[in-house]
Amino acid sequence: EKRSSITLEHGAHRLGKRTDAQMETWRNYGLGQFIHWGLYAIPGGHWNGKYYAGAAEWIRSWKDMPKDAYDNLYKEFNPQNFNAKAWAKQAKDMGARYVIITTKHHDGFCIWPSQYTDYTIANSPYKKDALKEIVEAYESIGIDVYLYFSIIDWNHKGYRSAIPETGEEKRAYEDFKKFTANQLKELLRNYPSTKGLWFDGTWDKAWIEQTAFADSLEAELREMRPGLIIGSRFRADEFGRRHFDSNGDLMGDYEQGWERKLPNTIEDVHGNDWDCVMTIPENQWGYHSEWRGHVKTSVELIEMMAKSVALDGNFVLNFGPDGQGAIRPEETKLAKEIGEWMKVNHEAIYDCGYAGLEKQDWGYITKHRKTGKYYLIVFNIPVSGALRIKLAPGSDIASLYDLAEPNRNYSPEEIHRSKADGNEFFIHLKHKPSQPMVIVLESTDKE
Ligand code: JFZ
Repeated sequence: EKRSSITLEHGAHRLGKRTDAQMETWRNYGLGQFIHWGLYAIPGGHWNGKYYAGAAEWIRSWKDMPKDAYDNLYKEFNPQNFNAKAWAKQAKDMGARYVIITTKHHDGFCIWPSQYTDYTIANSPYKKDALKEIVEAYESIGIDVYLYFSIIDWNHKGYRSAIPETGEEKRAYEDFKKFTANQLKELLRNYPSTKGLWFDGTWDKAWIEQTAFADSLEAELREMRPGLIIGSRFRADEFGRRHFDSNGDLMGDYEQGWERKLPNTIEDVHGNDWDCVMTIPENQWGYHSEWRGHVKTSVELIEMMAKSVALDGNFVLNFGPDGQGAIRPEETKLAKEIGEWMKVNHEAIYDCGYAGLEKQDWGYITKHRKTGKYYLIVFNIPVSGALRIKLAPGSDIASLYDLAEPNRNYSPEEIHRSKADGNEFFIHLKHKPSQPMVIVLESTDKE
């Protein structure tokens, strides 16, 4: 069905998924790591003995945080426990295949020595280029690097969330735009092996109005780096629509709106690529020394990852190292638990996507994009002990085994086929697992 569409100069420049090799790699990651690390890690959600209830990386905006004190924190940034290789190793052991690192958050502090501002790590006691260390450490063990960049910059003189049509403020904002473009090109020049940009802080009225500027900047960045991956959170169309243009078409290479939430059905993602970025505690991205409220368990996180992949997305788990550069023990423990699960079950996550089969209450089904194998990722065991699965009409089960025990096939007694509905099967479990389990199903419907 063809819907009516209007002509847009700055809407989506491509319909449907990208099919090139770089995007294919992105699509197949399955699991990623997010890192929020900057000056906010020093106060860690507290100032003068007071607890900040917001997200730690937003502490500068708190009424009880003196701006001047915050803007001088860079003089204390000297992370003595920072070890990029240790971060990378932990991410690798967890099973992450890409990392998104905050090069600059809303506060404007750069963890690379930008030549366009003095507010950088080069002027901190640490002095060294932490971003370079991170890029090298992750890439050397096979993890692709993506650069988080906030358009909001509370440190730049010309930055405003809204600007008048003319006058001094407007001129200052032009400087800010130039600065933003310079920094982005600098990042691509200095870290040529990185794979993409993860934009944030693009919701201001002032930025939304920069449609033509942002569109041509995006084109320039893509030209500088063929294959560059940019999500839907960079620019608005000429009617101020973000993520999806005025025709409802996705702008950018993948949908970036799944933030601490997940789609429920394949219809929710409209056939687009997408990523879910998730925090371990509630709304905390940067280091907060005192997590309150619900803290997710590894099983909950594994379930979110499985659900993401089953709905054709990537799952990206956030870490907030502290002011000394150490990853907190709670995060280390979860990374280890996820890694232990991934060690056995990664085949159900990597290079997999939507299976095209009916969703079942026991869990999620992923399908390997090359081999066509189905993975039944089981989180809830029915009281009956039998897992229902509906294959494509006319399809049969060719083989069925636990991923943890690939040499033992389920026996015919363990697989009941419904007489009434020929493609409906009931798998009678051999044992009750204590961890989410994966059953591999090879069907006769292989393409
Ligand atoms: C933004 C930041 O403000 C936050 O500090 C963190 O970096 C996060 C990853 O991104 O927060 C957002 C951005 C977008 C939404 C929600 C929070 N959103 O689209 O729902």
